[in-house]
Amino acid sequence: MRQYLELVDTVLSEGTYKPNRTGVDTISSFSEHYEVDLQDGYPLLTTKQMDGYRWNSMLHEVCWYLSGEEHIRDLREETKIWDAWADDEGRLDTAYGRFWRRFPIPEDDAQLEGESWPDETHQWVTEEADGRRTFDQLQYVIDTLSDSPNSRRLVVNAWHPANAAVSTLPPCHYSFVFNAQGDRLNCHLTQRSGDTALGIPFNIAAYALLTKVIAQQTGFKPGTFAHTVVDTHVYCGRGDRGEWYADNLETLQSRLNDVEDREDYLEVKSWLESAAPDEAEGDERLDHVP
Ligand code: UFP
Repeated sequence: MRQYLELVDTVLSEGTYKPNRTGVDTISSFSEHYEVDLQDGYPLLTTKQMDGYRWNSMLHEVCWYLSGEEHIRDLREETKIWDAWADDEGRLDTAYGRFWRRFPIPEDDAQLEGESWPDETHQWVTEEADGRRTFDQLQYVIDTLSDSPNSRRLVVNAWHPANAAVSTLPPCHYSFVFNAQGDRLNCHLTQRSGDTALGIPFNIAAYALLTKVIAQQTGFKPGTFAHTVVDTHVYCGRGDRGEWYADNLETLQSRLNDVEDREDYLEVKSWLESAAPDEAEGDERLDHVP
């Protein structure tokens, strides 16, 4: 996929060296954006990341989001990608699906007079077993696409500020908007942080699938998937390797800027392989990033 390769290129050739909380340093670029026309085919990257197990993980992850479950007791039977973030009971700090399908509505005594809130008789409100009320953002989008396809309010938001401030992994892909143009249904995803090598290929595949599913449900053709990633990064290694990248970033960038064809790429790649110290072992976090 040309757009993905250009994204990697931009991050590596224009990004800055940026250590971060993980201890594995990054080269990072601000606010990258690309678009894929889903009519041109399904954007599944042909890298080793999307082989059978990972493809299945992505399918199960999307189904899990759609289920609205706040735990991974069923999901972990199918894939381990969320295990590192859950406790033994399968409970999570933050679950996308719960916010997509069951976003908390303030309790009666927290609602201000003059503010509008739907009550439990409303079509998108669920009264949970313990009496709390929640809102189904995804059903709202699906129903509104049928009734008012020109709506510009088709937002699904997984970001709860108070939860995000204390969560071990607040949502990365935190908000998406559907937008119909004629018979095409487009989707724009905003992601606050994107690991270009491991996370983003998953995120592209998942949201392309979601857009196709919602389009099919609502009688549209899948349109464009547009993706904005605020901190777009490539992990370059910890310790010696991270520091080596920092010291050689300018050389690396100037060599990448001179790349014109595949031959040039291979030359830069073999220079990198011979010059950079080996990757430190034991970076378990990277294996678990969904
Ligand atoms: N990450 C992704 N996509 C995801 C996901 C995580 O790229 O869907 F859940 C990466 C981004 C970042 C790390 O490298 O995981 C999360 O770290 P932080 O919270 O510090 O941004």
